[in-house]
Amino acid sequence: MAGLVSRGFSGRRRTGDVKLPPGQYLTEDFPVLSSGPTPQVRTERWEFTITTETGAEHHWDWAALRALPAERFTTDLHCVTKWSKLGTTWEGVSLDTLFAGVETTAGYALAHSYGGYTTNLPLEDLLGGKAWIAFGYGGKDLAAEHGGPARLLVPHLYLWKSAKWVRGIRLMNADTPGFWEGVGYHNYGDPWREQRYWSD
Ligand SMILES: Nc1nc2c(c(=O)[nH]1)N[C@H]1C(S)=C(S)[C@@H](COP(=O)(O)O)O[C@H]1N2
Ligand SMILES: [Mo]
Repeated sequence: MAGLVSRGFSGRRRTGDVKLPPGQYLTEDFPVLSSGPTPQVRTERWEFTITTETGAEHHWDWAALRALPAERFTTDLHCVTKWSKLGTTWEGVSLDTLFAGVETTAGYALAHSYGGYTTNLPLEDLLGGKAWIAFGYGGKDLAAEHGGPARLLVPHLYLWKSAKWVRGIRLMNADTPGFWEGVGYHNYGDPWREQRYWSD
């Protein structure tokens, strides 16, 4: 397997240091929020595809994903239903690594999942060390209920942007709302600006 680098905060955090986004409360457990049944995606059949605005496709099977350099990182999670979980530890491949060979001038991305879930975000929010295809959580393989074998993780936005069972990312010149964005959730979803709904 390729090299593993660690980054991000990984020490102990004193309670006095905790600063939550507005309207959030702390939780210790890890709630499961899925809009449908958990797809059982076997790694032997898993495939991830980036499709550019010109229709060019870049594919990775499980072996190809796991051959890429992975990162261990620690981050906070903020769900629009108001729970936040701090200091979660993950392992995954940075989207920067996956996009290294992708030529695009698109501004927007639509992530899509096994099972049909979609969510949209600006492409720049997937780049610059801010997003991963995560396959490890808490030192173990990511559980199916939390999106295993692999999920998108974009922790600086509300957790609905972190598509579980991610299958691909489509790049677009024009923004297109995903599953929750299409029914009234905020198009961008920054927890620090409390962008929960359209009107926020
Ligand atoms: N494929 C898929 N991804 C998804 C969802 C979903 O229903 N399907 N729910 C989203 C929502 S609303 C949240 S809050 C998080 C929950 O992640 P968790 O179940 O690991 O806590 O996953 C997000 N990603
Ligand atoms: Mo959510």
